[in-house]
Formats: sequence, C-alpha cells, structure tokens
Amino acid sequence: DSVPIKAGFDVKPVAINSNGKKTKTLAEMANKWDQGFTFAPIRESQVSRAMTRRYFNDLDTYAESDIVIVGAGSCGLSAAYMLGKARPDLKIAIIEASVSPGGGAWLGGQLFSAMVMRKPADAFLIDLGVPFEDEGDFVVVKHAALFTSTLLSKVLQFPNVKLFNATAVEDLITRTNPDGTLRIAGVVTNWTLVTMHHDDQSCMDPNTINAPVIISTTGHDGPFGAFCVKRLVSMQQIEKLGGMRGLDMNTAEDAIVKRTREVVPGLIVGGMELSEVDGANRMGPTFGAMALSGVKAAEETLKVFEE
Ligand code: AHZ
Repeated sequence: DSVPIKAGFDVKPVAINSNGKKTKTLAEMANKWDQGFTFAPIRESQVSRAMTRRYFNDLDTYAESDIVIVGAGSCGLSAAYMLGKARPDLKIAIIEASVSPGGGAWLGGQLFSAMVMRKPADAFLIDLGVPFEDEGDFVVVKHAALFTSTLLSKVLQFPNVKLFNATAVEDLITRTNPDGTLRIAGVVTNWTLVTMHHDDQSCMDPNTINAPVIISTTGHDGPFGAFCVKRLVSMQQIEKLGGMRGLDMNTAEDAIVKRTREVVPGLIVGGMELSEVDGANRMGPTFGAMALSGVKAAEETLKVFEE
C-alpha cells in the first residue's frame, strides 16, 4: 500500500525575477554593492508557504515509507547512503531527535578533530569520496566533520530520502502475525521538544509512519540512545539487554559489524545501539565499524525487498 514517490516540486529555476530583472551571476555582482544592489522582492507569507508546503507534502509522502532509519549518526547515515544509492525507487525517511544530524561523528574523540577508521572501512571513504591519510592498518580523515558533512550532503541530495530532524521516535508500531509472533511495522514520532515535555504537559499525542522495515541506529544508552532496543525489552520482544561493555577496539568493531541484523522481524539494529542488545564492547574513537555496520544494515534491508 505504498504510494509512489513525489520527488519535490516541479518548479524550474527562473532566470527572470518578478521585477523583470535577469538573475545575476556572482561575477556580475562583484564590487557593485553600492550600484543599485537589491534582493528580489518577497512577501513574508511566500517564505512561510515555501517551507510549510514542502514539509507537509513530505509528511504526506513519507507517512507510508519503505524504510525508516531511526537516528542520523554515522551508522544511520551510512545505511541511508547505501540504500539511497542502491534503490532510488524506495522511500526512505530518517528520523533524528536532534536538530543537528550526525550524532557523535562531528569530532574524532574527546574534542579532537581527526577521525580514525580502521581498514577495511577505507573502502567506504573511497566510495564516498572523502580524502584520508593512509597509516597502514588504519586511515585518518583530517576532520570528522569532513566525513559527516560529506555523508550528509550525499544523503540529503537523494530525491527519495527525507530527513525529519528535531523529531524523536517515541514508540514502535507493531502487528501480530497469524502465528501470534510480533513484527515491527512502523514508528511513532513527535517533535523532540514535545517528547521532552510529556511529564509536564498533557494530551500531546504523536504522529506515525508506516514502513515494512525499520533500521534503528540510536547509539549506546543515554538520554535518547538505545531507544528501540529498550522498547523491545518493555514490550517483551527480547528478555533483557546485555548492556554495553568496556572499551576494547579490536573486539568491539568486529562484533558490531558481524552482529548487525534483524533483531526482531521488521527491526534491523546497527551501530552502537547493538552493543546494548548483545553486551558488546565499546570501541571509543574509531569509526570504521559505524560505517560498515551501516553498509551491512543496508544489505539486510535490501534482502527484505528482494524476497
Ligand atoms: O540524536 C541521536 C543521534 O544523532 C539519535 N537518536 C537517539 N534516539 C533517538 C530517537 N529518535 C530519533 N528516539 C534518535 N533519533 O540517534 C543518533 C545516534 O547517533 P550516534 O552517533 O550516537 O550512534 P552511532 O551508533 O551511529 O555511532 C556511535 C559512535 C560511537 S562509538 C562510541 C563509544 O564506543 O564510546 N561512542 C560513539 C558516539
């Protein structure tokens, strides 16, 4: 019951504005700021409508999605990149609780800039077009923000991907199979600012998105993290969480990639959220496992659509 993608609005760029003036190039504007420079006219309501019409169109389009990715950290964005590239026919909604997508991948570790990725995750950087220095068994991107901003810019350019940021997943939609087992069939969302105020305001019901596959990459436990797997425990779909273990880079990165999987039908878990399910070690400031867990989560997702 999925509806076809309506990729944005059918508006072509116009070379003439409403004053009948031709749009200038930057070179034509250079050094002429005091020679009749002015912006094209606008009415405030045009700005409002330009934003809200698109947002509400997106809400309408993605209310039935093919894939929902919960959390736009390094793992979720890596999965979105692989899926957006492989299947331009699928509608992919990314729900990110924070205003700023990227999760923990804006810095390399502590407050340092460089980002380390152990090989073979350099293959992901090559695919993405992010330059790095090769140090033998690992590579270094000069700034984590270069990785995250490049990944984001590629993901956001896919016409079939919509990022809803400042929006939190508050719950999961479930369906009961004829044999009594449960599958996850969508997400329950709210503006994050609303989610944060359920304790002091009443009657703020959420919104929903239906989708046959959810990829949860909400990170390790924290104020928002590990959201979906914690909910799986309270809805008795998994008995208990293993709890993330101490830091061991060698053990942690292999484990996260290998264990990236469909934890309950309809819900694929990747990245550090997975360490909470299985009791895997943390890896701290190395990001290769986040990229490759995203790649594997995308592969697992594509299997669902190939069945
Ligand atoms: O805001 C969260 C972050 O951007 C978002 N998120 C969490 N709960 C959410 C919810 N609804 C919507 N209920 C939610 N969004 O999920 C994103 C998680 O990003 P992340 O960078 O924390 O997770 P990751 O698994 O992609 O990368 C983790 C990288 C590592 S490893 C590590 C360690 O070993 O100590 N620490 C980090 C940050």
